[in-house]
Amino acid sequence: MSLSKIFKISASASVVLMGLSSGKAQSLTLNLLESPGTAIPTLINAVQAPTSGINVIAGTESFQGKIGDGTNPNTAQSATYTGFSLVPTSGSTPTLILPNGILLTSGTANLPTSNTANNFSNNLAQPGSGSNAALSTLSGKNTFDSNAISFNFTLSDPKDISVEADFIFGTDEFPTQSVTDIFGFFVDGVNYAKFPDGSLISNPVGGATNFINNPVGGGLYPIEYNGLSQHFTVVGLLNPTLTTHTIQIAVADTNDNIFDSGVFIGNLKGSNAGGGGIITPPEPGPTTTPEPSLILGLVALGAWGIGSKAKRKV
Ligand SMILES: [Ca+2]
Ligand SMILES: [Ca+2]
Ligand SMILES: [Ca+2]
Repeated sequence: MSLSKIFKISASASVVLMGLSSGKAQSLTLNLLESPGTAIPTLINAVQAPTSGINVIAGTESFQGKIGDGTNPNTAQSATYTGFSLVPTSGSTPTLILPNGILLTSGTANLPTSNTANNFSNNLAQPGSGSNAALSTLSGKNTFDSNAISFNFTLSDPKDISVEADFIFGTDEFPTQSVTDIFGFFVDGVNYAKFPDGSLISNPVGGATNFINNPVGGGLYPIEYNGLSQHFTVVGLLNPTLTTHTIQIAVADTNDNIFDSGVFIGNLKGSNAGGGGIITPPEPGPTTTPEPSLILGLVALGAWGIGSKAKRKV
């Protein structure tokens, strides 16, 4: 496997993560958000499918996080991405494929092209700042270095009753730490992002079953995060009593602002899928673009646990 990092000369720095498998190159390109004037529309456009059926209500868009300063790429907390296809170099873990989208992080979006450390940390906010109210309530923890987008919308197709998106969550809290950094996908105020076992999308305390181990020195996937979720589709139900709807996509550190996490998410679109609160794993396959499989069953809202009490870093 060869790795390279390229910075394009453009308004937004780009990082190309290269991996080779079976003689075929795969690449993930990150375009760091470094332009304050265009960052919000860029993210909201890039998170959506090409034909999303989503009508964003002008003036309702918001962003929480740091825009890069244009000098130090590590100051960019968010990015858009293309070419997400991470091929494992060994073992039986899946090729991780996602439609184009955005990267939101609790640190920097300038991710290294390999797993460089167990404690990858970029503390963009001042200590104790960067809290996200929805994620704090969801996790039951204080949140820091939050990175979020939100907007109000309507859907073009009257048959649509939900919105859906594809994502992969990564974290350096896994597996050495017991701090539950978190990702939330809120539709009309309700979080629908959960693992198939009903637990929140966060590093579990004492549990490892929902993450692929991508250890330092293991060379498994060419990306910094030690723990990676599989590719999931999240379906968020619209509240039928409302005429306009809200969405917030957010990630944050919890308890402190070190050991960062991030979510790659895209293909956001209107959907006629029911069963909100469910995450549907894609069909397995190393070379084809995954599609949502059958909805496996309802996970009752509120069924997930908040988890154990906060612990300090070990
Ligand atoms: Ca790492
Ligand atoms: Ca951080
Ligand atoms: Ca963290």
